[in-house]
Amino acid sequence: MTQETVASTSDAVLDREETISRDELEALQLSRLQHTVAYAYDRVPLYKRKFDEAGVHPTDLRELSDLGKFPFTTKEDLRLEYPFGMFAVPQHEVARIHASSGTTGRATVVGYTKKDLADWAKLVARSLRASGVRPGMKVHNAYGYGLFTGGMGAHAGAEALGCTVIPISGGQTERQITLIQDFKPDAILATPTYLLTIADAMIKQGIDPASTSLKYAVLGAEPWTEEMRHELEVTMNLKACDIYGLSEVMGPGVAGEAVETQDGSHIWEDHFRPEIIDAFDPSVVLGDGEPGELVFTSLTKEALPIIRYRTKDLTRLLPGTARPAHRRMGRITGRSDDMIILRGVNLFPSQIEEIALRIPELSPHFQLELTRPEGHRMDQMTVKIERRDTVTIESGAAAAKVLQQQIKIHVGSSCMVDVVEPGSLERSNGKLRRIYDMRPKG
Ligand code: DLL
Repeated sequence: MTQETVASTSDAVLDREETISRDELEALQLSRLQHTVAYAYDRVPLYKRKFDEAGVHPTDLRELSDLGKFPFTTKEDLRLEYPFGMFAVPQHEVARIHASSGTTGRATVVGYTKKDLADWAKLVARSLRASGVRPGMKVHNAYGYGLFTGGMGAHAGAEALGCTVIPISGGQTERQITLIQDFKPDAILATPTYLLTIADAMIKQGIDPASTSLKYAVLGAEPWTEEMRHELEVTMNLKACDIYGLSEVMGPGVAGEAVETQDGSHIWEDHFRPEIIDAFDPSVVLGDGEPGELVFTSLTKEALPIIRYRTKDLTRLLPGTARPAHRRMGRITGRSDDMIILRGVNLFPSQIEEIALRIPELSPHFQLELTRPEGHRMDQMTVKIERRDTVTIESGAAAAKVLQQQIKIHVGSSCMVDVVEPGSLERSNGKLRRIYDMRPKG
């Protein structure tokens, strides 16, 4: 892989695109965007059909804001084109395929040319480097390998950066701990809730999670909060940074967080053009700083160019800091399809995480149960949360009351809180399921 690089002010060598001016970046975006829409229109029947139906043509894209005239792409589009209808290159040029698990219907399939894989590795390498990982470090990769993009995507990026990769994948927590103790990795790549599982299991084995060799954690694939960052950093004595991505757009490494600022992931805008739209009225493109749904257009992808993909992730765009030309994304508050509507109040599991972790007696292990009791028209939410193991049942019960009040104050919903025994709730192996919806269907 050829990578044009320049020296940075810190100890790392950055890609040239990380240091260019916003003007230069936007000029690059425009030319890449013009190429991508024409390329998608010419090669993917779905895009030709959608553009024609919307009455737009690739030549209508004269400036960046013209992107708003183009139709969106959704997960449903990818499902309907299952398996390979979205591919813009013949199958023999597709070097790798990944797919989502398809919990709610058909899997969504994505493909990569050799160049796409090289770009992906470069962007994951860039993200890891931003988060403090350096060539020569040992990297314990606990993202799941397989069709999920996390494992292989993070793996290739760590290799491209020049690290020694330990491809352990997710699960087998005891074994993870043994290898962390024996191989002494500098960095760990995992979902935040799986890192929590590892830390928790260490404590059970009498190992102090703060005593390991780990100095950096690069965490993503699910929403997490500043409170969770604090919890993990203190428990494990390391620096934890965010990495964001989604398979339809590439996989991990669409955006990555800088360790020196820890203020949200920088979207690598030389490869992706982000927009924020009003989730309820998608025709409205919102300005920087305004919360809404994140939309991405790929700028360099060959096998699966993606135009205005609606991620369903809710966040906002913020100005670049550590990488000034590349805007940051705020923390993902949740996905629009994970939003709980409880008696008219919208809420996300991340809000509960934020509130619960401010109560010292409560642990980060919680689940949300939604029920509609017999004869009731109203839904009920029960927060099942473990008390910390140093806390008595009585103190746990008092903390439950505090949590209930705080949720009422900050979220505006009344709910039940059930403080349970430490270790009694299911632990994460990757992406953790927080919501258990037991309401009658229909
Ligand atoms: O989760 C890719 C990934 C792997 C990202 C490893 C980071 C690390 P998908 O399985 O397609 O891909 O799921 C994508 O996960 O739309 C978000 O809802 C969520 N997500 C990913 N990263 C973050 C993050 C991978 N840092 C979906 N914060 C996305 C919050 C995230 N949510």
